[in-house]
Amino acid sequence: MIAEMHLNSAEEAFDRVHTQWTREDAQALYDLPFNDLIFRAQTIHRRHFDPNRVQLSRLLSIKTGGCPEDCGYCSQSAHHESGLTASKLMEVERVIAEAKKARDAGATRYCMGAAWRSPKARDMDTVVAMVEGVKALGMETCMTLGMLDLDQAQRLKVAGLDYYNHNIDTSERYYSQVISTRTFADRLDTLANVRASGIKVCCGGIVGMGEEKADRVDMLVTLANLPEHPDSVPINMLIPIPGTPLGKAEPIEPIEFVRTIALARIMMPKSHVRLSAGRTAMSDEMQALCFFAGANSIFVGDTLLTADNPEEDKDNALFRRLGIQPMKRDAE
Ligand code: SAM
Ligand code: DTB
Ligand code: SF4
Repeated sequence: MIAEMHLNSAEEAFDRVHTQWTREDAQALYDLPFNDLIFRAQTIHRRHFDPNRVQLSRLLSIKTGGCPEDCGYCSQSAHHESGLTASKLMEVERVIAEAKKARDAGATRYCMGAAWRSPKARDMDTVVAMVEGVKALGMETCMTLGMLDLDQAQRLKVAGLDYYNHNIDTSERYYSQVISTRTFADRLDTLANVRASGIKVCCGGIVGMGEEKADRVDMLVTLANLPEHPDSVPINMLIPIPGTPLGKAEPIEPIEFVRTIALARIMMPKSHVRLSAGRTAMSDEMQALCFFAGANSIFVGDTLLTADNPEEDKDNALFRRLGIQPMKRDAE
């Protein structure tokens, strides 16, 4: 009865893009019979997007490993023994050459990630040059460099940075179980600096870290209640990395994962919901369900930052079978 009441109010919100989601409304949607949930998500998806187009982003780790943060899922934290070799910040020319290859293979957005708590003053000139160089190729630029203050965000904006990725990762409640070297509030501060600078926000999280269903719902409520919905919402399925605290986490049940995607689509109707890390462990059918539930962006290329991603041929074959086309830059 209560769930029904909440659902009715969620129903009223059906057509509105808004940032006042209650946990009850969100939870009631998440708990719908699967077919009802997916039907709603697909209906909303079709109002805002071509259902047969998926945006392609490409990642590059511009500075790998040796990170001072202790994120329990991450191969790049200096706190864990993942066996990864740390490397220095890449040279600008190499980054631009890699971006060109990605553009020629169909990616429209280039996302450069660094294993930093935050960029050091001495690194800013280099990352600015990377943004300028990749932008000049006609690609959208994205960076994920850890925490930013307002000055740093403004510098990146002037350089031409289109998106900044900074995930809240999980619910506020569960956050401290996963990361101890920074707080949920620190994440929100950086997101506010990014937004204030005029860079578009890419923000999502990880599922399958041993969290409860309520944590997945609460994470999406936080995202959907930011002052503006993030333009991109990456939903990562944990890639368990041996040697990290979450290396032996129990995999998430696939239907729960699809429900999370569907809820993200319903709550943030105009955002690009990205089916991010973890696709190598998903069947084609599970990915197809995720697209049906409203996911409309993926990472392409056989490596994410340090972990594997499906080979290009495999993704191309899946797209052909599903009749999905890459999204054009202009259509975004
Ligand atoms: N150091 C920056 C930061 O943490 O903001 C940027 C890089 S970090 C690797 C980017 C995001 O990748 C994390 O916030 C997390 O959501 C995701 N991620 C990292 N390791 C992952 C894993 N093993 N499985 C799934 N997602 C992961
Ligand atoms: C995001 O949400 N997922 C990407 C991107 N943003 C930077 C990163 C996934 C990383 C997966 C683990 C790895 O490659 O090390
Ligand atoms: Fe560092 Fe980012 Fe990995 Fe956390 S997720 S350890 S901040 S690279």
